[in-house]
Amino acid sequence: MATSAMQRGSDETPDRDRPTWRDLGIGAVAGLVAGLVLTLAQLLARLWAGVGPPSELIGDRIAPLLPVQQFLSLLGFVGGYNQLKQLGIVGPTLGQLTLAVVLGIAFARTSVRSGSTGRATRFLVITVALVGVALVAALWTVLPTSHIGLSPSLARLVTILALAVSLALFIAALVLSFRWMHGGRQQDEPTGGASPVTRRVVLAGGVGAGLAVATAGVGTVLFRQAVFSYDGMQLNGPAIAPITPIEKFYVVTKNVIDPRVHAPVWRLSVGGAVARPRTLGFDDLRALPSVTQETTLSCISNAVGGGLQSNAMWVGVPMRDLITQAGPEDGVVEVLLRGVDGYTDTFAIAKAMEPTTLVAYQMNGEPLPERHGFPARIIVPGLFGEKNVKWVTRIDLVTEETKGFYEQQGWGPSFVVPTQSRFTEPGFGRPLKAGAPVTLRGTAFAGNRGVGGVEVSVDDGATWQRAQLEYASSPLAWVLWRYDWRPDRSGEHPLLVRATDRAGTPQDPRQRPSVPEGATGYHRVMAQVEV
Ligand SMILES: Nc1nc2c(c(=O)[nH]1)N[C@H]1C(S)=C(S)[C@@H](COP(=O)(O)O)O[C@H]1N2
Ligand SMILES: [Mo]
Repeated sequence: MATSAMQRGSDETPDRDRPTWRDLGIGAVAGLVAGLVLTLAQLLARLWAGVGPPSELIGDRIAPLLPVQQFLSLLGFVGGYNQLKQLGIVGPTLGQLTLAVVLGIAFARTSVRSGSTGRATRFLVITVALVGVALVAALWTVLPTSHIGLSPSLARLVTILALAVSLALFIAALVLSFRWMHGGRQQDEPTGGASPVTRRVVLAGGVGAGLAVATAGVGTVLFRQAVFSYDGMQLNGPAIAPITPIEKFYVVTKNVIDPRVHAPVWRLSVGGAVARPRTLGFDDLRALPSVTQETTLSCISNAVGGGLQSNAMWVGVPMRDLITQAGPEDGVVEVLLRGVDGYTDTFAIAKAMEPTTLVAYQMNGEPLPERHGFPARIIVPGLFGEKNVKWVTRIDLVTEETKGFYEQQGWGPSFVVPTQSRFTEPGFGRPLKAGAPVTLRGTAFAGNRGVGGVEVSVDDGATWQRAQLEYASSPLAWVLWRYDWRPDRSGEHPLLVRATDRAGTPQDPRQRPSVPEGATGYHRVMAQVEV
């Protein structure tokens, strides 16, 4: 040591100021500890205050920018929306921890070279501040997300504040843990036994392990709240009830964890190009005159014969009452709706003014369940589920057309539900008996136009027979139909169903995929008939 120091006597950086592997290792441990502090802080803010961490917001920022075909092939590649969401969270979180370790190493290098942590701390603060500013700029449009339901303007402040606090904690944890571990260096004497530095690094490693356990623990609690168990849940098969029970109602959500809105902080504001912007609390909304309305929802990505479709009784306030009270200005073309989860969507002002377009707060006689939009959601009959914004918190009247979350991907431009019909009974996996009667059942839905009639073909479309409507109560809802059939011969029977809306317009027989305007074409199932 002494010799090499003498040999290097003329160097600008004396030997003791050249970072050793051990210095860098200490920096890495400090970075990891600080990265865990940061992650834990973010998860606790998510758990207790519904603040979206960058890992979650990044997904929300990117998803609408992906062209729908790319988005769907990505879903196919990773195995589904749930898998994509998991990768979307785990990826940035690991990236964040990696960056933390890199910063810890850089910090160690600078502080050893400069002989004190002062310059290194300045470097760290500036770097982290730049990262923070870049994140705020990049995530600006998704910062107004609050899973406990704070209004968007407040939500943006809270998200920025939480980011600032968590980054400050990161800096403090890195500097303090590095100084503490590295501080033992002076007393470091290689006289056998563990040196103070080694002891402190081991201790810090223990603290890091504790933080990792705590982070994993909070992560597990959050994971249990995640949507993976129910997102994409379909309603299909035999015994479909006229009104779908709440726990069977299909679910689609962009979120990894759905909002759990705290009703007292939630607000619904009606603003934009209006004379009298208004903000209502939950009680204000429920005090307004309401209507009870049966309406079927259907997802635009539902396949022909698919189960992303359900029917419920909703109670809500007609949106036009809220709009009229706010006094729309001239030139309004659309309403722009926002959920507390940052989800947005739009539809024409004329559609918003239809008496059946609701801000709903009850479903099947109960308060809206959390996953279906508590405390309030939009119900807009005739348009795909996408437009029925859940956890709604803003209704803005806008004078220029804008695009919602999924519309930006390239869905639409029409979101009108085409007339559709499907078989649900019997399950066609089992063979039928020739000569024995069998009841075919299914649903048919024509958006807000009402189903006029349903026909079934048992010979692949050569002839059609009228089905009976077992349940048909609202033009805004599906009908349940039945057709009694007695297959006369064994073999394969291709069955088809088609519907007509109340205006007499027949269902479109042309096969079209769900992208970009919803699937069309007849549902065709094969019945195996045995003697
Ligand atoms: N705020 C918000 N609203 C939303 C969504 C969402 O992710 N966030 N998903 C939409 C989509 S694509 C559909 S199909 C319907 C599904 O409503 P449901 O889950 O109550 O059946 O909600 C729509 N409203
Ligand atoms: Mo959807």
